[in-house]
Amino acid sequence: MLSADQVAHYQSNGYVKVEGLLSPSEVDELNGEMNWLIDEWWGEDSIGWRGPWREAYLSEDEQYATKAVFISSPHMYSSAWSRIIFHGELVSSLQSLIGQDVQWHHTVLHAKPPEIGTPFPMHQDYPFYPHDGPNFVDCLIHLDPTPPESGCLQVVPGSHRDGPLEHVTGEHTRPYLPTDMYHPDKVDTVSVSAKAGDVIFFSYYTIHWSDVNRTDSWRKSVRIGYHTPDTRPIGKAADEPNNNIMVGGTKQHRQEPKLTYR
Ligand SMILES: O=C(O)CCC(=O)C(=O)O
Repeated sequence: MLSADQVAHYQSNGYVKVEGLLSPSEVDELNGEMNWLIDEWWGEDSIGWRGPWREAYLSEDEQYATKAVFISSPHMYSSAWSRIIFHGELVSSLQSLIGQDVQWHHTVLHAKPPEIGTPFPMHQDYPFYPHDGPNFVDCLIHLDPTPPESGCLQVVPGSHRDGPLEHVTGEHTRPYLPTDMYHPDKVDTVSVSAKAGDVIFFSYYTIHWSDVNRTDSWRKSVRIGYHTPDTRPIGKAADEPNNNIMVGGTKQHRQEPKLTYR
């Protein structure tokens, strides 16, 4: 459970960092299974998120030289990553922020390899998975020490209050905020460095970005998204099943049709 101060911080700034939410032994197990998953299944790196935003964030010689490993749904390969979805402290923290009934939405690894681990441009997470309300929280689980020079999360405090913003979209990129208005040189951001085991909770409306990892160590963070069961994906009819996992409380019948086989 979060303290009243932590909840107030989230409500007014759109994010809150909880230190040591995962114990060292939990981090060891999750880190071990993530490293195994990277070696066993995802040996190759990519440059990361492509798009014209790279010209505004990286020097010419670095623009296509960055490295990244992204893995969706690690719970499909690792039981430790299945169990974390239901982690008691994680779920009760979410309940402090959005109420008793909580539904899991997704899990994804963002790993920045040493030296020039990829940056992320300023964006909100909303356009990646638009839903019809504000009660959607992303949790960034830190598996490695994450000082500013490793490309930690940077947020624009209070930006969640403006709701969804228009992003640059298209075949050539994933959604990012236009670099002529939203760029670290133009907008003040707060650097949220973290230790392994810390979790940053942030609204999917909060503007954030992260810089290049310039250290000689990996920086692995895993984002797990959760929302209230009455928060529906945009474009899905209310009577269409939204087959995600309840991790806290219950889903009311009026929120979805029955899925049970007869
Ligand atoms: O892992 C990072 O540095 C950035 C994460 C991010 O932008 C996101 O989870 O949407």
